[in-house]
Amino acid sequence: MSLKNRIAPEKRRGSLKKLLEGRGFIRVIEAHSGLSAIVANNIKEQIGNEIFEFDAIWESSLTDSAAKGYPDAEIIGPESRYETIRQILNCSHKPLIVDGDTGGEATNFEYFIRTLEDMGVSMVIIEDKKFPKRNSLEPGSKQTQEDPDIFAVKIERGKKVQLSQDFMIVARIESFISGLGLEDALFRAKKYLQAGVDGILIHSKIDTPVEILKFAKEYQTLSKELGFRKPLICVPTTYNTITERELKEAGFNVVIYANHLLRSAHKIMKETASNILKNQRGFEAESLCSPVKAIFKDVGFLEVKEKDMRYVKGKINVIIPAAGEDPAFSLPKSLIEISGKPILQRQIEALNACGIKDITVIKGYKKELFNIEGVKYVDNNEYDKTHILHSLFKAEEDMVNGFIYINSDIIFNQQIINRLISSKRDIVLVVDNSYAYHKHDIDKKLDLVLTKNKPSSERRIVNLKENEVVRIGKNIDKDMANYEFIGIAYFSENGADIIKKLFYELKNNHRGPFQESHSFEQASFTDFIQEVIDSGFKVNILDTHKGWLEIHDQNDIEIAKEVL
Ligand code: SPV
Ligand code: MG
Repeated sequence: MSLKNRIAPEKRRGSLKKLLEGRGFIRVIEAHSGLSAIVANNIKEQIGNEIFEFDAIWESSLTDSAAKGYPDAEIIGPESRYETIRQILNCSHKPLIVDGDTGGEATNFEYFIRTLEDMGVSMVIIEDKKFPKRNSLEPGSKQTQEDPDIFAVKIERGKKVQLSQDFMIVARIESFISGLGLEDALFRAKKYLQAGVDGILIHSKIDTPVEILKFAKEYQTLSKELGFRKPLICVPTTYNTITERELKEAGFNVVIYANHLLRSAHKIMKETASNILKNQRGFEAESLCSPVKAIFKDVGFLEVKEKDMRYVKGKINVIIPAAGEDPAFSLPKSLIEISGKPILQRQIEALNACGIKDITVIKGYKKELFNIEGVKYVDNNEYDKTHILHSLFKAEEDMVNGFIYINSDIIFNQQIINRLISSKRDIVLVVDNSYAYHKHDIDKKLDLVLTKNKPSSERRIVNLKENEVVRIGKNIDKDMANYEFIGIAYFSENGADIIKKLFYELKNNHRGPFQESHSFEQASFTDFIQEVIDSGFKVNILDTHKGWLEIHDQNDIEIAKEVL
């Protein structure tokens, strides 16, 4: 079952009739399981500017039986067929055409129709052979056609029990398979159409399309004679050089590729198994297989993983990008010791004290030196080409529940984190305005913040007043700015979704300078926040007064030692 391709049964059921009426020609591919239905449903191919896909799915008796290891001879009962049909319906949103074999005895057929209709199947095709039929493709196999009158009654009874207007019953004519030829086929077609059938499938097992083309020509005349025309269907398994365009020109409305997914899977399965035997290991067979992740992706396992993480109440991750190199130090900043303890260790302890255990550190420069326990490490191997924003997104999967961003060079009071966690806003930056009192002594470039309202005069460690960021960056005039961003930010689940979408939009489309940086690759965290604001999202502040220290140079280490 897939949660991706969902559609209500009544909506799906009617979609085939609409397609046929709207487009006049549709292509259909076989599926025999949930996984093959996912492939049939989702596959797309772009040729020039046009995108091609299958319009509907065929639930084939040949491939349903073969997938279960049975011959195609009406041995598998309806309950087993329903199970496959259910799998296909559960994994797709496209219309489904069911191969009804002979339809069984008329009473059985009536119950079959009602069940298929309720399930959301759009069409059933039954062949005019005697129960139990044999597959039509094997030369020399016994092919006994049903008395056309008995078959016509079966159609009439089927049409009477169906409840909806959009369900279709199609008659498949086997006169070319049984050797009775064109005349018999046309005689039967007329009878079945008069009995109320919704379309005709003309079958053939020879390797040229001559039989079905002859029938198609005569079908036009027959339709004129009857005064109505119902869709014409073919299954070009043996006469496979004819193109869709040629079939359409000949008057066909539906082409069914009836067994290709099962046959291709069978071929590769055998090759893979022999390959493992030949090499006595799995390595060489890998290229014949889909990666496990591709299967996980198609069947929705990755969504299960994401939801498992998302719906853990109260769980919040911290992400610390620590991949960059600072020329002022010979170590990654996280690992610089203050009074015998690395900054990262101090950060972990403060976070643990707030009950936060899920901490992700992104490492890059001298990554082999990171051996502090209690955190998850993620690598940014392009740390010398990209900047902090790209490091942050290496930990994207830890953002799902919302997260706290912390710079790797800051020591903080746990009160800041506690207030941040209880924030009700989507995006919150922790800011401080004490820089204003000694701004003319500061020689480094600060991440300055301009807010909608002026800072509060209250001097508390944390002060969450309604105030929004208008601008952020290093180039804001020190005399204009209201605050300094301290390098800690909070993103709710919604906030994380906002920035994820924006990040990928920019990654795919942005070229040239980005805010205060030369390029998007070089973007800093504050460049990105400015872009968030420019894109119309609200960024709030948590106003803190002291309670934190940023380690910029040797002098800061000395100050930190004193404070601590
Ligand atoms: C099937 O796919 O099961 C069919 C088509 O009935 S054929 O195998 O050609 O008879
Ligand atoms: Mg069949």
